[in-house]
Amino acid sequence: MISDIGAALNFVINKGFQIHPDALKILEQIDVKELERIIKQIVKEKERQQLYLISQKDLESFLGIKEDEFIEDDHEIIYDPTPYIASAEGVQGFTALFTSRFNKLKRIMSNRPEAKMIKTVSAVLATKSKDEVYVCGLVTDRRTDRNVTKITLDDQTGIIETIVIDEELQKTASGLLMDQFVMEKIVASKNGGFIVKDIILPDIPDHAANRSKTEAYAVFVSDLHAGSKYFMEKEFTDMIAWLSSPDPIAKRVKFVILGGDVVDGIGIYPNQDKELVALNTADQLKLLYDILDKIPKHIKVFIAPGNHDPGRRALPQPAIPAKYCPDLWGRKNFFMIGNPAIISLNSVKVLIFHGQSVDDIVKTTPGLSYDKPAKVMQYLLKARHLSPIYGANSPLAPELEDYMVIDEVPDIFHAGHVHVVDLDLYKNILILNSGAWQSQTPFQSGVGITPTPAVAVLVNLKTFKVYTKDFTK
Ligand code: D5M
Ligand code: FE
Ligand code: ZN
Repeated sequence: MISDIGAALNFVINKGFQIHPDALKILEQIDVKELERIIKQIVKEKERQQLYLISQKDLESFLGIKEDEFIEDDHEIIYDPTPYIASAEGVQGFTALFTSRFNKLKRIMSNRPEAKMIKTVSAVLATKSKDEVYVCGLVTDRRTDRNVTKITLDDQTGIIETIVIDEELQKTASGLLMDQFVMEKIVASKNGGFIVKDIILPDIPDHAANRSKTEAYAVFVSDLHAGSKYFMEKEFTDMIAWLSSPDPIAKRVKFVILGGDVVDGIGIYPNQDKELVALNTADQLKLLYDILDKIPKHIKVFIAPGNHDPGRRALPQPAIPAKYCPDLWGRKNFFMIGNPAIISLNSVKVLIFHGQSVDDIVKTTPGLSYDKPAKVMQYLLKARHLSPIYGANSPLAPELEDYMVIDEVPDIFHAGHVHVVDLDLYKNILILNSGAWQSQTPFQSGVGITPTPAVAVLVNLKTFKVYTKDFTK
């Protein structure tokens, strides 16, 4: 274990190396947490080259800390729901929302080859053709009785009940969510029913990945819960302080993304006040701001809300309103965005969603669990929708357009909410759940949620290498 500069020196000497004093000066500036990894990599590289003196130049080129190194920090906010949020009222609003959902997803589906054979439900019901046809629609019912699963689809022209008999397909069917968009290959049976031959989700097509030209880093965090007794203020403050350190990775951080639940909020759950250290929204945001204020001005910070933050509870959520914390809105390098949002960082498209729907999906889908949120996020990508189930725990607002449809294919999909760091790669998309900066709450221990708090997720936007940095150590 190389935990200080002396140990690093011993390690190098024992390997038969000499180290130049100027190189040592550089090593002294490196975060001790990174020392072991860096030393071992340099030694390995120099052994390969059979050169046994470690010079200042070696370290500089390995760490890439030439002062004049140019690293881009371009950003664009591609989509932010804040200005579009209208909330039509009543049933009228939800009809428009579901029509929009259907139309957007049908358009996405129409890029697939089978889509040319899609028939409307009304046409299928009218013609009773014996040929295989494709229909698509939102799932309005799903039930299993006596070894068959019945799925009802609504495509705006009509409603069709279809029957899944095949065992493998039943497994797929059991994972379907209410109100989710699917396409089915069906064939009419002799007794007038429609047998399902295939179930197809909109899914992510093959696509070109966007990458940064230079090795800029983005730091992904969420679920700080500032104002909670369980907010890990020291660890979060240490992380923010690390951004100003000479650590070669810290020097290349150009973006910080906060994916919601930045404060614990007020009245979010019963008796919450007993678990708070700051008792109003403004105080909680001030506590947060005073820490974020230490982020170097050259780093761009994007702040999106979660279910604990002020604004509105239903999805999509607008940015945290300025009235609670004008300072956050006033900072030139801070960008207040809604939930969900899409931003581009040096051309890398990042979809940011707090992740409220993960709860609903874990509860209704066999094989998915709280400790593997990346799997749930993969499911959302396949469904091309961030919150399919209507009427579950994560409320949807009756907008005229369904902003929760995943229209654009992202390069990074960032969520939080379940307080567990988890990573995955799906069709070139980096799926990333950023954990939390709140220790386990009594509620979470009661329901068996074990968080992995105080870990920052760092992504090199050029190579897509991901590092997790644990601030509890
Ligand atoms: O949610 C953190 C995690 O804990 C998330 O998976 C939901 C779960 N959670 C938290 N409070 C509740 C209640 N009251 N009911 C059900 N599930 C809950 P967070 O958004 O940070 O509170
Ligand atoms: Fe949270
Ligand atoms: Zn949350």
